[in-house]
Amino acid sequence: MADPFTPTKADKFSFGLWTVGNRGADPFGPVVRPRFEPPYIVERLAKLGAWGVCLHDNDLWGIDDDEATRERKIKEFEKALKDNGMVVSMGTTNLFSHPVFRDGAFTSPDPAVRRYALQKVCAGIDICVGRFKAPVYVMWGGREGAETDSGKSAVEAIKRYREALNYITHYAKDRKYDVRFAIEATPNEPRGDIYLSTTGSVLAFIETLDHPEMVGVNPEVGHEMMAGLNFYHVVAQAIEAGKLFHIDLNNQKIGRFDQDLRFGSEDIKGAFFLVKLLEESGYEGARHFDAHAYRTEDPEGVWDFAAGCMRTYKILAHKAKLFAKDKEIQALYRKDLHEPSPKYSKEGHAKLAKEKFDIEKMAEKGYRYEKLDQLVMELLLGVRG
Ligand code: GCO
Ligand code: MN
Ligand code: MN
Repeated sequence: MADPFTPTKADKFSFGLWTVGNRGADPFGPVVRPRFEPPYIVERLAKLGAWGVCLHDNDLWGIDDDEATRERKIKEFEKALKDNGMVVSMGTTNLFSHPVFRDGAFTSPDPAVRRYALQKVCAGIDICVGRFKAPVYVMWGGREGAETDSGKSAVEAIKRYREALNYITHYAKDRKYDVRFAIEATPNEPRGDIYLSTTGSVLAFIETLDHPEMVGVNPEVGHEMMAGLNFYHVVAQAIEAGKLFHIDLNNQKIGRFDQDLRFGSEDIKGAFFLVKLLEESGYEGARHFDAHAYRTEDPEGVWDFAAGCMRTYKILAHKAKLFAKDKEIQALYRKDLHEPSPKYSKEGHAKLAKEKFDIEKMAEKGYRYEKLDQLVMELLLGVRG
């Protein structure tokens, strides 16, 4: 029998060029792995069963490449996509590496930097959406923040952020691009503090834009964990709001730097509830891994890492099916939460106001979540189901 955990295109797994392409540099040491060229990444990912690849503009072409060089790299990449049956599932702009962005891009105090950032984003959209047909374009504001609030106003920064998003959605509409935008929150790193620090803040911000319907979120496991949040709850709210346009799957040890670890490698239970949610919610977008291999790895270890992300996801999706079929688990699961609460009306309220509640009796009964959670643990640990 074929291994049921081998990825297929139908699983919609994708990786950024920068993820498997990560060369292991950290603040204390240089790169430890050679550069993988984008066509090679496409080929290796396809062999492993991935469906899509995503990229920053400068993962593919250099910030100062001349037009002929850029065009050659784009053509080689397009050929690799075609030869390997891979799609570009998301595009994004590098608004963080060049020193020009050291005090932000959209929120830089320097208006010329802000105009340059808009030019760079629109050029990236022209290639990633116009040519590669990426359905989603991500905005990650890694440099939109501060180390000290003595230098500038956080209120004005949000206004400039809004103007940038408005400009970009108007541009996409003008060009008739079939694309949705997804904003990715990070609480800190690389900045001391980053504006729009959590997905919840982003959801509120989106409603203030000119075209809120074109903008959603790209939550990342590690980023919300860095903020001490429950990622399952974060994604649940985004899904409920119809705003989960993309997702960055990875993992993180609590209280650490932005580790971007292999999916599921640290918090198995958190990863399980996340996969269960994605699989059961009807989310149809990419299952994108924004993670990278340990610095210990040589080039082959990178592919062990990539295969591991997808395999763990599929194993957890299988466990979610077992959860749904497990009679003992289902008997304890509170399906009554799915019953709507009353809608207000004058007459209805007149009745509700008189309803008798025996709150002592109602309060007597425990919820048996200890038993349920242990059953789930046993399911995850492989001794049940
Ligand atoms: C990180 C970030 C990035 C963004 C990417 C997309 O941890 O470095 O999450 O990987 O997701 O830049 O724009
Ligand atoms: Mn990310
Ligand atoms: Mn990260």
